[in-house]
Amino acid sequence: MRIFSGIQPTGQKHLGNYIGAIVQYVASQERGEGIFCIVDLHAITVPFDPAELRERGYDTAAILLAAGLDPERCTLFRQSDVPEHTELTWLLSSVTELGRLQRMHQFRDKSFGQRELVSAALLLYPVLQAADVLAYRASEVPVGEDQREHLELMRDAARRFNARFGDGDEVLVVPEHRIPQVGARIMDLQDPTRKMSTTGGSPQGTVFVLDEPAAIGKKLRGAVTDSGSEVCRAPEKPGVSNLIEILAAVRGVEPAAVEAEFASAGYGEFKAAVAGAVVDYLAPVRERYLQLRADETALEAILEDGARRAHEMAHATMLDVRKRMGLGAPRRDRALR
Ligand code: AQP
Repeated sequence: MRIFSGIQPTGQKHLGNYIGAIVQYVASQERGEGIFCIVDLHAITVPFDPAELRERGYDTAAILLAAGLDPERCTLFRQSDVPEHTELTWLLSSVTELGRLQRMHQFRDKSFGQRELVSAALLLYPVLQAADVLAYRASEVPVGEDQREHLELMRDAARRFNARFGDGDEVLVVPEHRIPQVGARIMDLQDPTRKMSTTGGSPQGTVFVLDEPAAIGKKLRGAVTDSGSEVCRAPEKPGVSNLIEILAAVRGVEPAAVEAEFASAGYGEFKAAVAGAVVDYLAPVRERYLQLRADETALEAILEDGARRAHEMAHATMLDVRKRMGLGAPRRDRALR
């Protein structure tokens, strides 16, 4: 089984990215053929600095490797190194409804926040995301809850393509969304009604994987809690519910087990326990990151090797896609570029 997921090249991966996505990537290496992509083409849909973009790609690769991705067991690569992603985006745009792209939550939120240019690339972001996955005929996509809308568009693009061009075959695999049971939506510590986010979050409410241990402890001990004093999940207790979810994810237990353990504890004691657990959880990742990040040549070699393997897989899909759509010369399998 092929498992695909993409992650933005920002050096600042937060606890939501880590629990909601990265931990799942690492676990999926046990279940199937993992293909993980640093999506630099997605990053250019909003303002960016070219020199920074390359550096942040290395940061992200080092975080993923530090978390436990093993280049011997999975394919880790940079999106812009595999040209099939952009080609398939264009082809899929022919079976994607414009109005639906304009209504996507992420497009509306991000275009609203743009002061200068709302690029056409921002509108096409979900089509590129669909191409990322469909190019590999992956059957599973481990991502957080916030990606549900994009996953549905991707599934519909595959279904429409197959209905229009498949002649009864599943040319493009309709993938399944895999959301973690615990930690699918980690919330901002200062505003627990909003998801923890790289661009939209509060500095004190966002725990970064590479934060110093002291900073992590401070942010968690300073997390907003709710009225009342009981450590339990409830709709009117988003702050405490979020901390329960975080501790459960970090310890790999059910949230109910956390509630039982802290049934007679106060908020202060509970927050100190969450802070300690998250510090211990992220400290070894940070240490490994610092070692890996120091060797850019080695990181580049891993990404290049991953791109070569990814290119082979995507190329095979594209031969079939082009043929089905009547594109290119007939009966000529283009050699790998
Ligand atoms: N708060 C979250 N809880 C659980 N999972 C989350 N993800 C993002 N936020 C949370 C998941 O992280 C994966 C990688 O995300 P990304 O780095 O590619 O960026 P993103 O999805 O745009 O989310 P960010 O990092 O927080 O950025 P912005 O500022 O755009 O909101 C994805 O699988 C996502 O589901």
